[in-house]
Amino acid sequence: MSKLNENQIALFAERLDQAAVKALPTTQLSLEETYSEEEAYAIQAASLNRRYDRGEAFVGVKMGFTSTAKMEQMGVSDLIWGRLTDKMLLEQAGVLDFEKLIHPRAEPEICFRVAKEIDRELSESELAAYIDGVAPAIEIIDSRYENFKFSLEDVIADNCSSAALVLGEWSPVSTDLSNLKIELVIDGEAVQSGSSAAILDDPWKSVLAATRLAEKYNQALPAGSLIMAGAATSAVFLQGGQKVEALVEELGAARLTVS
Ligand code: OOG
Ligand code: MG
Repeated sequence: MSKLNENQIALFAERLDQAAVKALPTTQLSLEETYSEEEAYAIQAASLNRRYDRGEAFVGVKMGFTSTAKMEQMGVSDLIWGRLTDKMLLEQAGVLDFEKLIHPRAEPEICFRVAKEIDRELSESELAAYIDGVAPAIEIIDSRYENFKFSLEDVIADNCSSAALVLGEWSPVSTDLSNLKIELVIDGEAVQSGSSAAILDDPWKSVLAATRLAEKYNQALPAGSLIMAGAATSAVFLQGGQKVEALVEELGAARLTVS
């Protein structure tokens, strides 16, 4: 198996970053090179450094493939994570700029807010002290690869398709989150419906997994940062002019309009 050198990692990072900037898809990296999951995370980190160099700020992480609905939809079988920046974060009921994206899809999600810095794997009993809020969310994913097709390494390198997100109101974390109805509503019609139980049986397990990855990849999650727990349903392609809502039982709604 190939070992990518620093220069190849930088070139792949630039290619994915430019695909996002120009909203033009690129071919899968894995069709040209065989590379490992570790190398894929190195490409992801290098592509994020390009965003930070342009002035974007880290605001949190998103977990991916935490539900079987998503794994089956995309044909992959492991949990992954990507980084979120301030530029991706839309205001509640804000406008998603369709022209700046390649082939965006929406997912209904649950987002957690970090209360104090997490820089190591936490145990289940520690979690409550480190998380102080939970909110309904819409995640917009936009693979930089042609036809939204990729290997597990490809999607990791591409920052797990992260493109945008919008959050609803924060609630305290006391609510039992293990079996809440979650819906994706487009123009008033429920197009996906599921339960938070689809997220690793309980979305808190996704937070635990995020703490494990924070330690493994040396990515501290500061106070106030976000952990998106992953979609409970399949993702849905968007079109210009649509009104999109994620409804989470007990937590409320996140909303956006596609321009
Ligand atoms: C990768 C992102 C997966 C989720 O919630 O499972 C993800 C993709 O499907 O393009 O965001
Ligand atoms: Mg997602």
